[in-house]
Amino acid sequence: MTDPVSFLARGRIAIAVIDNPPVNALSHGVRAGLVEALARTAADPALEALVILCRGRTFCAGADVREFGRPFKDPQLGEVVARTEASAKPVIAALHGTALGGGLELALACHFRLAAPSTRLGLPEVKLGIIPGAAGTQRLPRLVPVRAALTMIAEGKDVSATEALKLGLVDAVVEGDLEQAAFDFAEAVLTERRPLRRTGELTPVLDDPGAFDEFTKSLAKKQRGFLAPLEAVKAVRLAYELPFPEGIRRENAMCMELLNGAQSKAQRHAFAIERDIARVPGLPADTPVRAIGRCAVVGSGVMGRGIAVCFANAGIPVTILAHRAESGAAALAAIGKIYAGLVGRGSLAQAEADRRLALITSTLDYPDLKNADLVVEAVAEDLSAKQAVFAQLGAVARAGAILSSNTSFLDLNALGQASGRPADVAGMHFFNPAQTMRLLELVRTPASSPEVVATLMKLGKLLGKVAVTVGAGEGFVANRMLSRRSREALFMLEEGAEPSQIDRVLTDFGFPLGPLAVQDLGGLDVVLATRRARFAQLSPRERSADLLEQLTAAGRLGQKNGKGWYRYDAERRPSPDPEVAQLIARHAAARGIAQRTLADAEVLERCLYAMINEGARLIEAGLVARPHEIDVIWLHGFGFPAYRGGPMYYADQVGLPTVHERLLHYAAQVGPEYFTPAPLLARLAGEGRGFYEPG
Ligand code: 3H9
Repeated sequence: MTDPVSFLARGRIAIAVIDNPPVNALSHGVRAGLVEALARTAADPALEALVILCRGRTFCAGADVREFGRPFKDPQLGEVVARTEASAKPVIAALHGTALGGGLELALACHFRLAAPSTRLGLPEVKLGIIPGAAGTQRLPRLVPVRAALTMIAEGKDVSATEALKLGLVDAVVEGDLEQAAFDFAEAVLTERRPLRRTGELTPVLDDPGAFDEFTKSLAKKQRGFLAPLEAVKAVRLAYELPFPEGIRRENAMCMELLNGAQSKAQRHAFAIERDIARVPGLPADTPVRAIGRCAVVGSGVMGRGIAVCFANAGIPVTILAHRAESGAAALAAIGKIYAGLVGRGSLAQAEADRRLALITSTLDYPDLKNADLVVEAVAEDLSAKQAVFAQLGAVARAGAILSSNTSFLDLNALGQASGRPADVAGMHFFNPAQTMRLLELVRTPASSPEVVATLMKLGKLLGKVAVTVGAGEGFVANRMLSRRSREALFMLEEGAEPSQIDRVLTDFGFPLGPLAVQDLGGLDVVLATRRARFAQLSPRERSADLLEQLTAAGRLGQKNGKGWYRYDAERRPSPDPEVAQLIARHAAARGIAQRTLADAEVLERCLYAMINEGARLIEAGLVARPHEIDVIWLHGFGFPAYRGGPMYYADQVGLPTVHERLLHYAAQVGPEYFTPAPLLARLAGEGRGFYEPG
């Protein structure tokens, strides 16, 4: 018997136990072990049924993604599931944890399925840029209604055990000891002589033929640019159109084509680096962490409220320190509205909303923060105001409390000094709205203790965030790179591009919104405030590119008052505004900038390569240890299309020699201060390497 699968016999029931930590992926050894377990069960007349279950925290979470990208060794998963279904003796899957991808496909091929109550079942392959390849798209529609199949396969959404039972995806949800329950179930199947139910032999019932067009339309919008979701719809349709053997052959071919394509490679890269960044270079895995039982937030504005909600959602009591009684009350009322919205939309039960709300209190007095294990400062972006807060925190917080700031660009070293305990200070840069955005930039200063960093990384996971550790430097990583893209957008507007051209080029590339539409969404006054805060660092041309000043002076604040870079109708649909075009043309004429038609390629290259070049500088300066952090930040903070893997991965795909050559071109055209290639990029390009193969 191969190692990851052991084979036991209890009376007439055989049990195959998969033990392949951490998530019981269907690696080669597991596949071989399952084939052997099936063969032994078939060969032994004393054995009449086979139960398949897993040790550890979960049933199989899918094919082993580490095997992707090279030929799969036999037996392949398709063969394993075919042999499972073909077994003449009943095969029962006992599910717990997350039965995902190939794991669910294995379960679908079993004749019966049981699940522990907390099990989640799904086919999330589209998130890796592929579709199920071991008959999932052909078996699932034979068990559940077409809409449920499309939601699970084309949208990659999982279902709970209870939902699975309702859908007919599992035969029973069982409490208590799963192995015993599976054994009892197998006994009952034999005693009652229940016929084997082979999913592949069922005739799928097309209960809602309109679902295909509907899903195709909505996915083309919601998942614009992604290939796999639309392929998934096509594959599910085949289940109703083709005989089962032909359907699985076609599905597998579609899966393999996607697996070998650029999108899936990029999405698998995104999956891997999201896990890699949890291991912070230089921070040993056994670094002690501090217990976080109570939190506090200083500041009751939009960010402070959102951060408090993040803590309450994770079950952590939190106190908001407000400046005035009215602002504290307003914050609690606004938080009440956030929860009421979730209850109204059906995404949260009223009782749970009440429980979370009860975890949030407000105060006006610093001494009330003395029991907090973590305090996050979220007052206005003003260094002296923040220093005053940190001085107060240094005076009242208990020894060992972590003192954090939500600043998006200010000097954390100065805040550490103000607190008098710099080792306890690190940044927690949440993105707006804090309760929904998954990215959390954790900013460590040279003085931050490793314990503080390790604690905040762990807390980030508990809050459901993708926490990325970066160093303290102007704008950290996210805003530093964003500012380079915004600069180029402004320069290109001066040179003759229209806002709609810049936004279109970047949405065609795959961003959900273009840079100027994003500014309209956040508010041009807010963007201007950030520009003002950075004004001292701007070059003369950047300072004179004062389009934001001019727009806000003309009363254009963005979506909130119906006009910004665009004009908005009552449904907030944007359209180009001739007034803006005239304002930009006048501005260019006044500054002697000749306007011209810019090619889309130039718009794209200047926006992206300016960011990528800055990314290279961030690596060189040690603000991030590797390109991974940068890519994760862009994927989760700014909607960089996952099928392009993140800016640094994308640069590697374009080829650094090409990026380097274009940077030199723009350095000559726009100015060396903006586009001189970063030494790291120049070196890697010269050596024919990429950011991910630095040698
Ligand atoms: C598929 O099945 C294709 C088939 O249809 C057809 C093929 C022909 N393989 O996320 P975590 C590792 S496609 C190998 O931090 P959590 C992960 O890298 C697959 N390793 O934990 C990490 O390793 P490390 C369809 C895997 O508790 C560790 O497990 N399935 C795999 O937050 C812990 O992961 C999926 O897409 C894998 N498949 O979440 C499921 N999955 O510690 C993808 C995880 O060294 N996985 N690892 O960094 C998940 O969604 C989550 O990992 C899961 C656990 C929910 C399972």
